[in-house]
Amino acid sequence: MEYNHKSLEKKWQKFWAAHHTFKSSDSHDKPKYYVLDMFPYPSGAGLHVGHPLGYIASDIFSRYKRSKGFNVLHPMGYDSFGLPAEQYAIQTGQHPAITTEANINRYREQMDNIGFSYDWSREIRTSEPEYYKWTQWIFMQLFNSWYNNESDKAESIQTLVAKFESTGSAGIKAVSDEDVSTFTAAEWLSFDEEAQQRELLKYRIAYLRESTVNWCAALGTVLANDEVINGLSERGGYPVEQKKMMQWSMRITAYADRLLRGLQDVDWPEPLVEMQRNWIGKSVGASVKFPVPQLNTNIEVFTTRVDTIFGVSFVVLAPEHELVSALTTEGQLSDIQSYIDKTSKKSELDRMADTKTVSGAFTGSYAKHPITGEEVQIWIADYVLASYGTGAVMAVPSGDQRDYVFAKHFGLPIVPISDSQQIEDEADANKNGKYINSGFINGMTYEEAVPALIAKLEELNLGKAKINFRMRDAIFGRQRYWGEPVPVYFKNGLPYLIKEEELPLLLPEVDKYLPTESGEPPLGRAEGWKYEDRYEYELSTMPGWAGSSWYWFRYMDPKNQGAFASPEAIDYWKSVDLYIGGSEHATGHLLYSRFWNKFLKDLGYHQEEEPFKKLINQGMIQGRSNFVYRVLDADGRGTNQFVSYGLKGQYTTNALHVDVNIVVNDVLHLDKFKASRPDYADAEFILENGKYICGSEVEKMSKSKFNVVNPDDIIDTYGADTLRMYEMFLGPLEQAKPWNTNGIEGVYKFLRKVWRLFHDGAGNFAVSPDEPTKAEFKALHKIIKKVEEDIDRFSFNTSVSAFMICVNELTDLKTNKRAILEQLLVVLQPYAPHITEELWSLLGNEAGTISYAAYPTFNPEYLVESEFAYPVSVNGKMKMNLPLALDLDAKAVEEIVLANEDVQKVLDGKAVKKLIFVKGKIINIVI
Ligand code: ANZ
Repeated sequence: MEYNHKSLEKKWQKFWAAHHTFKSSDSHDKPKYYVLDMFPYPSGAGLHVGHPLGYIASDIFSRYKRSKGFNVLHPMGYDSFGLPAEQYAIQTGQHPAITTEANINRYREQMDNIGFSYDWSREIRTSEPEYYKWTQWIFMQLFNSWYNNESDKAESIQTLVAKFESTGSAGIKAVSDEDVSTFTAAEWLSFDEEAQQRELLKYRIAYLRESTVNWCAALGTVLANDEVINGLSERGGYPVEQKKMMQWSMRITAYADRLLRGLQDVDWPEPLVEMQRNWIGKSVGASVKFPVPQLNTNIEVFTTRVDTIFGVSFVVLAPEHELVSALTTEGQLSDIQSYIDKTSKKSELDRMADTKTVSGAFTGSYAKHPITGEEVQIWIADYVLASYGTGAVMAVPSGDQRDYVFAKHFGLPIVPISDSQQIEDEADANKNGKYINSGFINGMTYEEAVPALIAKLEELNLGKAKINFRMRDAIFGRQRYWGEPVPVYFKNGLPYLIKEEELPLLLPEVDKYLPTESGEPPLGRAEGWKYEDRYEYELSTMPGWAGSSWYWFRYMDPKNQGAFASPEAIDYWKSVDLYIGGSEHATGHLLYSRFWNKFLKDLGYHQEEEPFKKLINQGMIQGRSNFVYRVLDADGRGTNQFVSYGLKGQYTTNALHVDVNIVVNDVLHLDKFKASRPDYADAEFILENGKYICGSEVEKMSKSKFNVVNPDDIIDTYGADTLRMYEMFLGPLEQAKPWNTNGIEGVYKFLRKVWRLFHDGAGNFAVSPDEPTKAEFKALHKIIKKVEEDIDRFSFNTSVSAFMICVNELTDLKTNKRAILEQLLVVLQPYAPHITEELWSLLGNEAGTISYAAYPTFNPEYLVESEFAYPVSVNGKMKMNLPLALDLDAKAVEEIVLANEDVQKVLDGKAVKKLIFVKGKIINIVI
């Protein structure tokens, strides 16, 4: 029988499904291992060959861990709320649930074709009520909690209420809004219910606040910064404006320091860790107040260079700063107003990106330098961001390049930080030198100056040490339909949670998936949708990241009705041991899920500070596009002639993408090309050597470039085992690499060779019970060792080539010994699960599956060489190599060496004084 991937792969996929082969055990007698893939958003386009790369790697790892005796949790599900299904719903009126279901079915079919060993009994879908019930439940916990800086964790809001009741607001160390009130216990108790709720909202981890958002009217929603490009929406290219709105937010900033610290305990790619560090953006510095006597207030700035304070020559506020209108004098009003108008059109991202334009306006007012008391001008400029630090800076042209350029442009004074400083061009402070003639820090080093200045500012009550984070609280809401409803209703404008037993709050039906005529989100269309028939529900839905911020817990116990997962399940599975996914989630998903993980830990639901111990980013598989070259006529118009790649230099041509699926090894299938488009039907070809050779280029894999390869097509031709091994063979998992089918035949050939080891020349299954030879054992144990080492360091591509070498060796040795072949199958099983199952059953393991067969134990003895080619020297000069058994003793060696003909020739009858022998190293004859 020949290797027939089609019938045997389907057979085993059915077997696994029918026998629930990969169901993780609920009994906890084995050690556990949790392998997680980033679950997909099921889009309409289905999977292309780039998508399964990480899934194949994690599947190999899972199968390997099973064979190593672990109880493996390897689940899959769908992040199934989101914009594309909703956009489609808007265009077609089709309910997003229907589109989503169809897409999921397609994904599932494609994944099944690849032979993944998922425990499908644990599948989850974030858009299913039984799942989002718990997303809503977690939201409720976040609403019901505050962050206590004293215990450095989230606590129930009741502990805060208890403090207010006993001691008022005094001594509370909380992460909160800026504008919290001060009150005594008696005052708190005298507040009415509404006043109390209003105050508590300033502390809740899920809270409402007014924030400036990127509002896209055409899409009817708020967009994240990275969804806005040059003032237009990434999706659709619609205008985006800055608008103030009441928004649900998450106090992720409370966790900034823990999110930073936790990065030391995870095994993640360094670039990813660095991106998170930058995103969190911890800056150690000081807050300094510049008094403005006429308004009886201060301008507070944040600086990381308090040592430059004697170089401050003006102060700059963000145009949105709350003091701007009060500070603007009559004479400067129009300047300031027109500047504010101009910058309000720019997004924060644009403002940060633009380092060239120098612009700003003078308010007409002055502040006092906190130490020297000198007057400094107060300006506004959009290089100062409202959302960072305090939204104001002390400008030091002699220390900061931006301030320098600004001062030069507007003719503002440039004051040296110290007399020793030469300011010519791109100025810099004499950071590690001494401050000479610089106020009272005269003669100090940087290390001495900073604490001295902070002490001075504290004494003046005009400043203190401050740590600032770049990270902002996360907006938690979208004005869209296809998302989790927020389990909140409003009474007198204040938010209240619905009751826990009322969960899930189901997504109501609407007539259209568009905002209402009065601009409310689509949920505003739901008829009669009121809490207790009276109160308005929250009309925005949760953002895309809600459902994915805790999903790994649900897989531990997916059917639980009474909890997001049972304490027993959490206690056993703990956290994810290996997480594989794309680097595009570096700062979104991976920060939010770490945040929710820490929060749930604070509430006592589990013990793990970090959810994902080890993380790998699989590299992108790029497309390999093919081109045909249309010959142009004298007027530059396209003809119906197409010239082959090697001859195109002789013509004027226009390169056109051609569907890679009608090209094999860069040779175009002419008939398929003609049939592909009506205007190609009468195409003529200028061939080279009878073939049309296409050009090629590596680009992003995308429909528009006609370079999308569907895994189903590859599987149809070569089988899933070939696809799996080939994807791994393409190169190191983490690297980006182009998809190129030119080498796929080699992998397919390899699997046929494996098949042939088990079959005789006539194609009959034939293995021998004989004892293997040393050489056969050696080939086997080399691969046992190599694959184990490779998988342990996630080097999957190197295993594939090692398998090829091994099978070539065994073919050369004409191996058909059961003792060798059986173990080879177990080692190969994670990579090529179908063919190995089939051969395993042919070996007589009829009832079972190879999936749990124990990984063979490596025996180093088989790799120990029994012979060694000794270099033989005469008087220290190397003369020849002599292969000798390694277990010979010195006396036996001497006899053999001296009796050797070649040795005798060299000695030429001379008497041997001594023979030096070092086992496994050298033989030296002294004459
Ligand atoms: C005076 C100074 C002198 C500064 C000097 C720097 C160099 P990081 O490290 O990013 O935290 N800054 C503060 N708030 C700002 C805002 N809202 N928008 C724009 N810039 C702001 O940088 C902190 C520094 O960035 C602060 O230290 C402040 O300028 C500026 F030689 O203060 B510095």
